[in-house]
Amino acid sequence: MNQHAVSREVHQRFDADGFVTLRQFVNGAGRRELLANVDRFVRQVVPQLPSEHVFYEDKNDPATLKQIQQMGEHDPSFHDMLTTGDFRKVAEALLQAAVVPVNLQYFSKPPGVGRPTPPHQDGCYFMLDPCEAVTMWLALDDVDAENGCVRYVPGSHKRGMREHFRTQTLGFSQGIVDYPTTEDAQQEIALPARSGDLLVHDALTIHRADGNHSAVRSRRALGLVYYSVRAQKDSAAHAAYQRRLTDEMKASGRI
Ligand SMILES: O=C(O)CCC(=O)C(=O)O
Repeated sequence: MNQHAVSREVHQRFDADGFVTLRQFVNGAGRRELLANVDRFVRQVVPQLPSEHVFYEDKNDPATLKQIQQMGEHDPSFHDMLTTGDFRKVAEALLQAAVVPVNLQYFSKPPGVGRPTPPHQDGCYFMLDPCEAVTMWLALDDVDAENGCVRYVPGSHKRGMREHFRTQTLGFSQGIVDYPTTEDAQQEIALPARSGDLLVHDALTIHRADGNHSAVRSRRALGLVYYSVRAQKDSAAHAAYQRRLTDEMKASGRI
């Protein structure tokens, strides 16, 4: 990690835009080791995961793996990655608070079959008051417009929570009802990233991604979620929502 990753300038950009990019946050041998570790997790751990923690575009085809939840609960090295060290420090610096590490996820859009990520604000899933949290998105592959880079609406974190509806996208069950407004369309920007680049966004920042239109390039990333200790979670509502979602996904045969 760049020791000066959260300089005053980075902080100001995060506050103004609702996201910031830390280029080559993971690099060299650390990046190679992480990639090997992710491959090991996918090969060895994923086959044993409960169905609500691993999603496929087609559950009968392992090559269509699209999302893994709570990797830290299933593997000590990913637990350490989430709970100790540099990622947590960045979250603390940007939120200016002690943080609670909440989730380490894997996002993949396999070549040819990876579908779009609907426009959303993470806070809609988190159910926090105040809504103080960050999500980090670490590119494992080089990602651009062709294979589905993340797109943000700068400044949208200052305009409150938009109304969301229930989508049919596995792993992203909420989407913004009226996206894009004219303002959204004018302001949205694409964030191409190289393997090892870290994007960090506020829980209210609107973001989305296209599908993977490449027939050959993978598009993998890790997501790390941290809540500020100031944020109170509506745990009952959150658990009820997760239960309903899991029941629906099971009933429809998608997991
Ligand atoms: O990888 C993606 O397409 C979306 C990730 C995302 O929504 C997030 O990190 O909050």
